[in-house]
Amino acid sequence: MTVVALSGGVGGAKLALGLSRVLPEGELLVVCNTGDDFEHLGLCISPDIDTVMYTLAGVANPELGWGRADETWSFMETLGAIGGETWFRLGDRDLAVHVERTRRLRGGMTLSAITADLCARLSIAARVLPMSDDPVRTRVRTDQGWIDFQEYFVRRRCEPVVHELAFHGASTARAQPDFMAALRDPDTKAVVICPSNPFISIEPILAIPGVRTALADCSAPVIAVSPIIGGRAIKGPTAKMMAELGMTPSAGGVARRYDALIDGYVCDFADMDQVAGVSAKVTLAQTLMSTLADREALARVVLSAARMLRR
Ligand code: FO1
Repeated sequence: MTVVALSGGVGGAKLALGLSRVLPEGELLVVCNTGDDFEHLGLCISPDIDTVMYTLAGVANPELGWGRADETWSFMETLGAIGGETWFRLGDRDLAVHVERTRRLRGGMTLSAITADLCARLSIAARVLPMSDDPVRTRVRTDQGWIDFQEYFVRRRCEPVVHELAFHGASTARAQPDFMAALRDPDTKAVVICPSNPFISIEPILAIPGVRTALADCSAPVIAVSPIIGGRAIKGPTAKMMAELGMTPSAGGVARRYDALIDGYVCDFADMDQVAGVSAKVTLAQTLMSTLADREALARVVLSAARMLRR
């Protein structure tokens, strides 16, 4: 009995951790967005995979949300002192993962196999998969022209106004086979769309050929969790992006974006008035996940909503 969770970085990782703690061992499969991946300083960086992996392993940096706890920054400091690029910060511990991932990718290993091995070494019981082993790169059309995702997100701090998003490589990418097999498996009990940014974290996954159809045909209910509380994103640019893309930045706006894809929608008590007319079955809950107990509680709400919605 598997629960498939689709996740971006920080918010998705928190719910994935909650799910991993309330589900029996081995029942969680987390599928990560790789549209944020890029090559930087000659290294292959997979931010959402690493955020999920570090969070599940209990070694995530609690202040930053990304990167590792107890991090040191000697590499970055030294790089800056010799005139290198420091806008994208790679901590010393985190750096080891990028160096080793890059070495293995260049040696011909798939991102799936590398991720599985890193997870095993970090004693993670859940399965963590990239959405695809083929490269997909998110690009953002802004008031300053088309820019690469991390350039937009980190270097320009999400300041440019977003007009459009594109997922380069998505139309020819092959969805990760174990992900597709889980969607076809009659024993899969739920598909959870984590409270991640729909545009930059979830839609790259949905853009891979076959994924939308497999979700529609899946025997398990698909339940999304709102990344918006009271009109504001918990973290990141979701609300700002929605407004720039001409949508109402609200929990209801996110539900309407997912529309026919979802059977259930979990949003905050604060958004009770925002979800009238949403066709999915709405469950109200506390969706802010400040503590580990909050993450487990929200995971339980999502799983119980799934039980009520079994197709
Ligand atoms: N986010 C930042 O805002 N600044 C950084 O310097 C930064 C470095 C970084 C390094 C490794 C990693 O795995 C993630 C990192 N992130 C950083 C987060 C990341 O860019 C975004 O949070 C995700 O791509 C969006 O989900």
